[in-house]
Amino acid sequence: TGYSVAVLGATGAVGEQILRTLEMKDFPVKELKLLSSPRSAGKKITFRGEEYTVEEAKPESFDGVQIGLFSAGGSISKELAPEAVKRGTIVIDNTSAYRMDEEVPLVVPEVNEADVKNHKGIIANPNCSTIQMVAALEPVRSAYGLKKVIVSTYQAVSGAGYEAVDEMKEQSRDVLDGKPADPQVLPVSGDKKHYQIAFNAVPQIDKFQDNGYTFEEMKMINETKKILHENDLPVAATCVRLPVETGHSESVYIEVEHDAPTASELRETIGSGGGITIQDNPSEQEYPMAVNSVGLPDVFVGRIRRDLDFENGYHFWVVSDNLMKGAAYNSVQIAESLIKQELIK
Ligand code: 11C
Repeated sequence: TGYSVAVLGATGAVGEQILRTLEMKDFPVKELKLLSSPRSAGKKITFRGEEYTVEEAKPESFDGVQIGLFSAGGSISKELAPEAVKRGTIVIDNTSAYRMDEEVPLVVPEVNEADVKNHKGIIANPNCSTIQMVAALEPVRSAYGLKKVIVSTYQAVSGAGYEAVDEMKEQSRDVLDGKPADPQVLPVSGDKKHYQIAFNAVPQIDKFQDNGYTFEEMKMINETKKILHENDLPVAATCVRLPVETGHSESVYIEVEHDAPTASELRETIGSGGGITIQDNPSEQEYPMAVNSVGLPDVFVGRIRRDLDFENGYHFWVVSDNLMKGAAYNSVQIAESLIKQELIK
C-alpha cells in the first residue's frame, strides 16, 4: 500500500530535503520516480536504502503518478505541471509559477489546510520566507487580529540553491586569502550584475520589480495576504541575503487589532501555533539562531517584545530551515493533508 510519488528536481537542494522528509515521516511511498532536467539525469540517489537513477522529466514520466513534488524551477513547472495534471497527478509545486493563480491553493497546513480541497490539480507551496512568517502570524491573527506587518529578512544562501552555497564558501576562502571575490551567481543568477556575498549583506533577493521592491519582497507581501485570507492587510518587506548557509531569520513588526496582549500573553499565543517552538529567554540569552535550525522542521520564535511607543505594536524574531519548513517539509505536509482529506485517487 501507499502512493506513487514523483520528485521533480530530485538532485537540487530542496529535492534532497524532500527525500529526507519522506524518509523521516515514513511517508507511504509505494513507487518512487526521481526526475530532473537533462543536465542531472543519470545521477544515482539512495532512498530508504535503495538506489534510484534520476530520469529526465518528460510529460510521460507522470503516467500513473499520484503525487508530484515539483522543485526544479518555475519554467519547468510551467511546462510540466499541466502535463502531469492531465495524467491525473496532483502537483505540489514548490516554485513561484502558480502561487498567485486564483485557481491554485497556496498552503501552509498549520494555517490554511482546508484550502487544499479547492485544488484543480495543482497546489502551490509558498516561498520559504513567507511560510515561516505566516506560521508565526496565524495564531496572533486569530486571537487579536492583525492591523499591519513589517518584516526585514536575513536570508541564507541555500535559498538560491547549491551553486550559491558553493559560491559563498569558495568566495569566503578567496577573500580570506586576499584574492578578488569574483562573484558569478548572487544576488540573482541571470541578473545583470553580481555582488560579493562573503562577509557582506546584500539587499537584493530575486529581481527588481517596477515598483522598487524585489520579487522576493513581493512574494512575501502577496503570498501572506493570500494564505491568511487577508487581502487588505498592509504588509511591507525588505529582503536581505547574508553569508549564512541555511536558515532564514526575520525581524517582524506587527500591530494587532484588539486587546493589546502583554508580551508574555503574545508569547503564549504564538507558541500555541502548529509547528512553532518558542525560544525566548533574554535572561539566559536564549533566542532562535539560523545554525540551530538546520535540519529541523520547526519554526522558531523569540525576542517577543512590545513596542515602546505603540501600544498595539510588537516585535519578534522568526527563524526556520528554509529548505525544510520553508520548502520540502511543507510540501510533504501538503501531501499528508491530501491523504488526510481523502483527496488522492
Ligand atoms: C531565496 N526565497 O531564499 C528564495 C528561494 O520562490 O520558491 C525560494 C524561491 C521560491 O532565495
